[in-house]
Amino acid sequence: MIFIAPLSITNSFQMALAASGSGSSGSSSENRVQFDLVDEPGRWFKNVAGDITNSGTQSLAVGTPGVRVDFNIRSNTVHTVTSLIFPQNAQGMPFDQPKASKSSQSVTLQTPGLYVFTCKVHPYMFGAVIVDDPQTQGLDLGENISLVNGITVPTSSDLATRLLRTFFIATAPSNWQDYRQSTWHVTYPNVDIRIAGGAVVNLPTVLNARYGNDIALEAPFDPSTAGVGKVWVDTQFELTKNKSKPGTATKIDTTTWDIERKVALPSINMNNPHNMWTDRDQKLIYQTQWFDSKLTVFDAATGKLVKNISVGESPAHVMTRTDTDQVHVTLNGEEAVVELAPKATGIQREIPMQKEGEPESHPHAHWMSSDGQKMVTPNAFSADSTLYSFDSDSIEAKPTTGAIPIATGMMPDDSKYYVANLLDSTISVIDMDENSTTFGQVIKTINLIENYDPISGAITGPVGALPIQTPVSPNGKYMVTANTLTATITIVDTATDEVVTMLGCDAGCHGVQFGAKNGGGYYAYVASKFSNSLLVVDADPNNDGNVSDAKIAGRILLTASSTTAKDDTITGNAGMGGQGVLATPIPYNGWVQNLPATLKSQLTSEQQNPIGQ
Ligand SMILES: [Cu+2]
Repeated sequence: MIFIAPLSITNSFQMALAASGSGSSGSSSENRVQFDLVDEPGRWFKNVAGDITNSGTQSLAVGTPGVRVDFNIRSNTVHTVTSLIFPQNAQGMPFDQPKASKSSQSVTLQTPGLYVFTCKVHPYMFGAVIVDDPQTQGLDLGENISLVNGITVPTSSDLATRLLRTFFIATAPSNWQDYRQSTWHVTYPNVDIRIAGGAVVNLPTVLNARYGNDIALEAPFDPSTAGVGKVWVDTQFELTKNKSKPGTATKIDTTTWDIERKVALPSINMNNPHNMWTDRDQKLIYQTQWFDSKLTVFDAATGKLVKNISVGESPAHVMTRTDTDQVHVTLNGEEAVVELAPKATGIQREIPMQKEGEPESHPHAHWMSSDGQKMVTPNAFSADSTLYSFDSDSIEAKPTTGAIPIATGMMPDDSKYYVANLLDSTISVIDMDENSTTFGQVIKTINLIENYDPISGAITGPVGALPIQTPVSPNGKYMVTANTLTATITIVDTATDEVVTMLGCDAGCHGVQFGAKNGGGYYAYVASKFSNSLLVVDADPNNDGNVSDAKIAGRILLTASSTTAKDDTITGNAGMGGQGVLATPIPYNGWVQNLPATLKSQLTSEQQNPIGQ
């Protein structure tokens, strides 16, 4: 589809944009762009020239062929500058770094068209540069764009405009879904763009025609059946008064669905809290600071700081071993998992996730086996997965999976595990049966975009583009996956490893964890980065193992109420940035059996032994 709109931009205005995109240190005639890489929500690639289109994004720059783009890291942790999208066959592309670092980067862009840079550690950090040929009408997006994983599509395609829309939502907090409002407005730069076939179209006209605008938001509602215990959500982008870094952990009481507490921890300037787990007694919350180097421990009941431990660069996810209660934290900015003593009383060792001489792994969201003997990691940089055995203290398999593996899920009987490959929109199924001839091998690849036509945008069945967290239900019947590009939740039947159904999600759909439902069964809690609501998914309402009747059972507003306990005053991005989720008591096989008796007694006998052992 091509939309022709009246020109609203002239070549002289384009030149003005190009000049305003130049760095503060450069003269107005210098063809130069400067991005600071920071940990401020939305503005992760911050154009030092500011919001050049007056649309809310500070992550867009415009230059002309030969533009020099500088990237300066101004953050507490390491990053990469990686070309996610670039004009097909563009000179010097793709641009990447094999290892994350704090050092500045610079690239010169010659070929006109659209370039989007990301960080492979934090793959929703986006900075875009349009290299515009001043001789043509409209800002040049180019004929075709290539993605770093090899996909090439016309700039007029649905995939191209969907990615553009995601860029403008992700990078402008004013474009996030605020469920205190009844409608959701997205502001795009009011510019004309030149796309495939030389067509010149108005950007907001195209995006509004394809995806709508001022979309009605469903009012939050409580599930009719209570949960068991508490749900914690990392509202990673919420801002508070007494610290410079973003993020709170939000605690929900699932018996009332009230927001019970917000933990900001201003005393340690807690920075981008990303993912959580708890100890056997469910008394401590282990909290990673993903844009930093710390694992924080706080008291689950009071929110009080227990300790703040330096573990390494960009700690992403944390889980415990069921047999020892040791704590394992992935170092997404490095190549190892840190092992800590029970209750995180101290670091015991670093476990490399690759062998000597192999490419650096940079693991993100690992999973631990129910027997405590295995750990699996998705290795964001080496496009594979490590299957590590504590028993043999060795890497037993390292199958290639896909582009930017980001999260894992595992069967409760440790028979197989799943790896979500973010950029490929696939899930690799890996055999864990030690008696099998295919142990440690990919036995199936689930294509989550099989029912999606990237050119026309036609969707003919369940679709999940850019999948992230993907846990398996505690009873092993199904897997729930959060997909960030399509804002959908896909559900896979683990007996067939086929996608059975799809539910709608929010912008930046990201985190999933299971919690027990009162009286039997489970809820999957789904958090979204660019929204302030948490979805409560009942994937199997009648608990018969068939998920074709999956439904959204509730939508919880994540903003503080007058009764919410707080350790700081909320000042912005209220309830936004939903990422890691943790439901306590932990319902997963292996962990659930170790719960204190008072918590176990709140569960049905089936929930206490989810696979009947
Ligand atoms: Cu990063």
